[in-house]
Amino acid sequence: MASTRTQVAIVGAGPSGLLLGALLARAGVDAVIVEQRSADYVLGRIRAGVLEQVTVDLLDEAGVSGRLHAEGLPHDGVNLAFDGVLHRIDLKALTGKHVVVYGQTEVTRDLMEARAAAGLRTVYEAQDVAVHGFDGGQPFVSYTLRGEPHMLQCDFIAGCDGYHGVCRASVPAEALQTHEKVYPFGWLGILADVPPVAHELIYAHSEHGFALCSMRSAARSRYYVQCALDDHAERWSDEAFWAELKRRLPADVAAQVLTGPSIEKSIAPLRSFVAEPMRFGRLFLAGDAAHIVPPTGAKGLNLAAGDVGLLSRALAEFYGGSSRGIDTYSERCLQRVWKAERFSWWFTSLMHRFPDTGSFGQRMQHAELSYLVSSEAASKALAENYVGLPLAF
Ligand code: FAS
Ligand code: PHB
Repeated sequence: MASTRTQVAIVGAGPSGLLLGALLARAGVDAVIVEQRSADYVLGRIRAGVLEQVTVDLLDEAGVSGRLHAEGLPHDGVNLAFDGVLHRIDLKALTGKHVVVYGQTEVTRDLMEARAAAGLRTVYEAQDVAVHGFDGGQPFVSYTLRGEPHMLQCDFIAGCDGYHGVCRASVPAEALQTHEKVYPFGWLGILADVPPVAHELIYAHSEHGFALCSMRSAARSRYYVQCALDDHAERWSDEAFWAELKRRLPADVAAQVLTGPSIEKSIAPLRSFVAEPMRFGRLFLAGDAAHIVPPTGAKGLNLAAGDVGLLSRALAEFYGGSSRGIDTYSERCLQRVWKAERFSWWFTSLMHRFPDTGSFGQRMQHAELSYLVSSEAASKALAENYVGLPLAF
């Protein structure tokens, strides 16, 4: 068995693992990333699109934000549509902040390219990845690569392997408390090389269900419609998708939608999930490995960035002689995670049609939407959560 050593073994080369690796490198801490898929496969997953300032700041710190600043789209506002009318929430005026539209795929690509250029070690297509000894002082990660067994000895393991990963699953059940809510619908999303219908995002609440108009650039649109949990993307022709999207938008907006062939079409289930705590001895969980939010609030990727911002500092502090950071990591992450879970649950509950909503529930949603767009205090509360709550380092 080939045996190597590093200070931090990172499991997973999604945004969490790659950003953690980049921040640790900046802090002079050695880390190796072990990923089960190929780099192309990781890049092929179409996911998040909205970055909070906290995330942009961390990508600046990691030295990978050149293209983000050149190609990212700063958005000073976001729109809510209901009763056939568009209402703009002026994020900039209400909070002094904006968000940046820049796809997770591009964030991942920038991080991967920077890591390769710096000659930092990433093991792709690792099989049978397993984590060991994290409850003691000699943790290690085992995996096979092209049939050869490998052992990566380390001081710490960072579980950045997402909701279905091996790290959280390796924690004894009695040491973990999980909290979960599964929503009775999914999101059918498409990517199309057509100009977006508006220059800012539109979240639409309609009697036919939720829809979201987003984008990746001025020439590439990302649209979603709420769909049944047992639906399948291949059941939807492009024509059927465009017709359903338009049905859920105000008529004047629908008339502006430019349609074209989809280049990606997929359904994502919606869930709220948190695992507590986020540290087990020498194993730390970060990102989707520890928590999941429904994408309505655009928090998933941004929470992952916040986790690894705290974890990179905590590990650097440890090597500088203080355990304060690693000892408070879980508690500090969860303070921000739960506030984002609340916002994402609230916004999802407000914007979607639920099978058991009933007439009273629909009136409550409508009253909340009407209050939201007519009260500065209510709009400000939405805005400060949407642009992202501060991260206390
Ligand atoms: P990821 O899941 O991205 O990465 C984990 C990595 O670990 C993967 O590359 C995986 O291959 C690897 N891995 C797993 N098991 C392993 C093992 N045993 N050994 C080695 N490697 C292993 N967020 C938003 O903000 N907006 C959105 O619109 C949005 N849409 C989403 C749609 C879908 C279908 C999904 C699943 C998520 C979506 N999210 C969205 C959330 C998403 O962006 C996540 O928050 C983000 O990918 C989190 O990044 P990571 O924590 O790195 O987890
Ligand atoms: C996206 O562009 O993919 C996106 C934007 C905002 C969300 C969810 C997804 O809330």
